[in-house]
This record gives sequence, structure tokens and C-alpha cells, in this order.
Amino acid sequence: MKLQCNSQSRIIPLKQLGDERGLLTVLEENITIPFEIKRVYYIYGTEEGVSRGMHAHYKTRQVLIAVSGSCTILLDDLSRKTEVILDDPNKALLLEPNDWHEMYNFSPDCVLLVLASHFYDSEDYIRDYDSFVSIYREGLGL
Ligand code: T46
Repeated sequence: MKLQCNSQSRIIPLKQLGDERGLLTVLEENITIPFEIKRVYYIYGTEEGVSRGMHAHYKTRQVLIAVSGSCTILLDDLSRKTEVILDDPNKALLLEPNDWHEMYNFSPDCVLLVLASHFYDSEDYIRDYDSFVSIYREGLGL
């Protein structure tokens, strides 16, 4: 399956395979996922009212999929802020390094699967919003 990423929404629709036994969705690096996958993690058991994220990255690209339940992602790439509801295991959200992101409204059954282009590195995080603005405004020449 070819990558179909709407650059406006960053949503990657995933192909659902199914038969009488149930459903199956495939993720392949550099095919459905537009990078080499170095790391996989998942977020679950999030309490009501909790927000996570609130950072951007220097290098890491990521794809987020709510494989169970739902949550909301706020994206801010300095040109616009977008809220995306992930509530379908066949809907993936591409996060670029310069996307400031926050995750909230987790349903109790939410399992948020994340595929990342880089190994974990705490130095790859930009956790201060003002720093994010100056780093990416300079980078984008805004
Ligand atoms: C992101 C969003 C979508 C590790 O040791 N290795 C890892 O690969 C990750 C992802 C986390 N950690 C440790 C670092 C912290 O002590 O796990 C703890 C929780 O991580 P954090 O507070 O960064 O979790 P979130 O949900 O705020 O953010 C995570 C990712 O860290 C981040 O890259 O983009 O999910």
C-alpha cells in the first residue's frame, strides 16, 4: 500500500484487512510509515483529565495510532493549531519534529501506539514553548 498522507491533516489512512475471523492492519516502514522505525512504545491506563506530551522534538518523526479507545491530539506547527481525534485503529497521525503536541481526552480503554524514527534521547525534546517558537521560527525563517 502506498503512503497516502494528506499534508494538511497529516492523517495516514491504513488499510484494514478482514475476513470472517476478524480484522488485521499492517504497518511497514518506508511504505505505510514514512520512515525507518527505530522504536515502538504505547501509552495506556491514562487517568481522566490527564494531559501528556507538551513538547516538540529536534529530530524524531512519529506516527500515532489509537489501537483501542480514543484520545485527542493538539498539534501546533506555528502556522496553525489543529485538534485531531484518534478513535480508529485504521487512522494514523504523522507528527513531524516541529509539531508541538499535547495529548488529552484519553478514554479509559485508550491504547495509543507510537512508532518513532529515532531511539529515545531526552536531549531530543524541546519542552519549553518559548524555546520551541524561537528554534522553529529561526529554522523556518518566519
Ligand atoms: C511523544 C509523545 C507522543 C523512555 O525512557 N523511553 C521512551 O522511549 C519514552 C517515549 C519515554 N521514556 C520515559 C521518559 C519519561 O521518564 O518514559 C517517561 C514518560 O515519558 P514522557 O513524559 O515523555 O511521555 P509523554 O506521553 O509526555 O510523551 C511521549 C513521548 O515521550 C514523546 O516523544 O512525542 O509521547
